[in-house]
Amino acid sequence: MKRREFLKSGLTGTAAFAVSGLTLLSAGRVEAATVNVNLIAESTFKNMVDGVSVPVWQFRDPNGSGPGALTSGLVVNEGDTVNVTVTNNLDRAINFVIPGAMASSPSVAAGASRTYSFTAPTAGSYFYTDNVNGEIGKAMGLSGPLVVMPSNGANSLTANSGAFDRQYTLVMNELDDRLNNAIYNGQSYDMANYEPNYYFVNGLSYPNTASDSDTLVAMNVGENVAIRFINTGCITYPEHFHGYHVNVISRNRVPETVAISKDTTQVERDMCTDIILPVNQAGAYPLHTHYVPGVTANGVYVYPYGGALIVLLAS
Ligand SMILES: [Cu+2]
Repeated sequence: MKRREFLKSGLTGTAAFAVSGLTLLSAGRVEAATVNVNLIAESTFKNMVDGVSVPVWQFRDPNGSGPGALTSGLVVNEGDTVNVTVTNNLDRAINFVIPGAMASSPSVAAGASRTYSFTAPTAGSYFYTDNVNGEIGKAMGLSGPLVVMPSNGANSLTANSGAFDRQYTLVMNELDDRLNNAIYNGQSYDMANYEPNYYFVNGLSYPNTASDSDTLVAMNVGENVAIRFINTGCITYPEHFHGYHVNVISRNRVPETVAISKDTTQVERDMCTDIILPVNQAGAYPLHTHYVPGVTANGVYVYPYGGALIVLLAS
């Protein structure tokens, strides 16, 4: 089933990703559920925005997908029992961890499967990845977003934060094609030499970010729009908003105690930063990393294509 059809079917009890502006406000599901997910860890080729094909690793959910071009992503409720069966089709052992919720786990050998079970933690934004290969797993793309909604069924980031009108999940990451090609060719790569040359939001680079409904942040004046920045990459992302000031609600699920309205928020490595954007004016504005190479694609700046640049569109 195509993901769009899946989203339209509006099934509850599924972990398939349905957190984007156009598809939110599904009826809250209050009771805890058991969620079973299959993820295939595999090597594949990803087409960069400039047409170059680069070998990557990914977690692929055959029954769903993540936002944008991501091949997996989980949306569950606090307290759900989640069983993730990882089939490892890579050439080495990996594992499945959730920084901040499941710090370590046994590995699954190449060619084998293992089921990782956990209880969905406190509401907020998380990601899953591998951590038995140093940073190589993340650098190769082996990660996906995990969104945990409050158990009270509210459309809010946490049980105590105010309701939002719509929410977007924006996964930030990048790759260094020298690393990817080295790993693909069975070589090693020293992360000290990591110098990424492609940057993504939900696996997409500009201008594709502006045409996918999961990365084109479409809003209406008067709304409070939640944005979950999930940094699964190996660098920081200082996310800068044009046109709006935003309120940081939490960083790695820790509530922001001193709330300052700001136009830039740092999303550190391994960090999930949840914000609310009060839409106080109409227009089209960029949202981008202030790390300038982050808006490029192999050295090309924005036109005709670029990196982790997205468009905020309010009417
Ligand atoms: Cu700017």
